[in-house]
Amino acid sequence: MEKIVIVTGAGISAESGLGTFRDAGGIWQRYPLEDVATPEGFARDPGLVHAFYNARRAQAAGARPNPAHLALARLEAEHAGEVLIVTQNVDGLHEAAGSRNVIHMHGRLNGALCGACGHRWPAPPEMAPDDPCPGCGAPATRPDVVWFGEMPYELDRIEAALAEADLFAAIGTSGQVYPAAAYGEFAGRMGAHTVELNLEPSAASRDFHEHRQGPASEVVPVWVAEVLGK
Ligand code: BV8
Repeated sequence: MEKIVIVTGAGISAESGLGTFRDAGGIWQRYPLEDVATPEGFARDPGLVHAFYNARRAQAAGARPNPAHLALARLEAEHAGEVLIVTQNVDGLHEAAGSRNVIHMHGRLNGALCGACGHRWPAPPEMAPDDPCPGCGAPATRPDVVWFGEMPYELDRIEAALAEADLFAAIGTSGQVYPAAAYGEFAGRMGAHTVELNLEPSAASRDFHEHRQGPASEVVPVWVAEVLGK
C-alpha cells in the first residue's frame, strides 16, 4: 500500500498564529538567527535564548491546530498505508490535531535537554539558564531544539522512509534549511511522486513534480481528500 511521507515547515502553522521565519516580519528579522538559534549564541547569552524560546513556548501553548493539521491527521487515520510526518516545526500542533506518526527533526518547544548529561524531560513553561538538571543537577538546561550547526534528529529513519516513499509532500517550507531542503529531490530520485504545497514557490520548487499554491488551510484538505480518493 502507498507509503506517504510529508515534510512540514513553519507555513503549516502560520494560520494557527505562529510566526514563520523568513516571510516579511518573520522571526529571523526580529531575532538574529546567530544569537538565538546557534550553540554559539546560547553560550554567549543563554538568558536571551531562553527568553526567545519561553516566548515561543507561550505562544505555541495558546495556538490551535488549523484545517491543514487536521487534514493530515485524517490522512493518517484513513489511509491504509503508512503516513509519516517529518516536521521542522517545534510546536505540537500535529499531535494536537491527532497525528501520531510524527518526527520532530528540529526538536520540540515542549522538550528540555541537559547540555551536560543529555537527560531529557518535559519543558516547564519558562526555562532559565541556572535551572538545575533534574538528572545531574548541573545548571546546563536548554530547550530540546536543534540549532544551526547541530545534527537534526532521526535522520536515518527519515532517509529510510524517503527511500521507500510512493508519495512525498512538502507543506509550508521555504526549502532553505538543510538537510530537509533536499528531501524533495531525494524522494523524487528514489521514485516517489512529489508535491509541494505552499503559499508561493519555494527555493526547492524545481525539485517537485506537482505544486499546489495557496494557504495550507485551504490546499491541504483538498489534497488529502484527493489522496484518500474521496
Ligand atoms: C546540519 C530551530 C549537519 C528550532 C532551526 C549549505 C548547504 C547545506 C547545509 C548548510 C549550508 N550552510 C549551512 C548549512 C547547515 C544549516 C543550513 O541549512 N543553513 C541554511 C540557512 C543554509 N543546517 C543546519 O545547521 C542543520 N544541521 O546541517 O547538521 C548535517 C548536515 C547534513 C546531514 C546531517 C547533518 C540544522 C538546521 C536546524 C536549525 N534549526 N530551528 C526553532 O527555533 O524553530 S531551523 C528553522 O528554519 C526552523 O526550525 C524552521 O523549521 C526551519 C525551516 O524554515 P521553514 O519551516 O521553511 O520556515 P520559513 O519561514 O523559512 O518558510 C515558511 C514557508 O511557509 C515559506 O515558504 C512560505 O511561503 C510558507 N507559508 C507561509 N504562510 C503559509 C505558507 N504556506 C502555506 N500556507 C500558509 N499560510
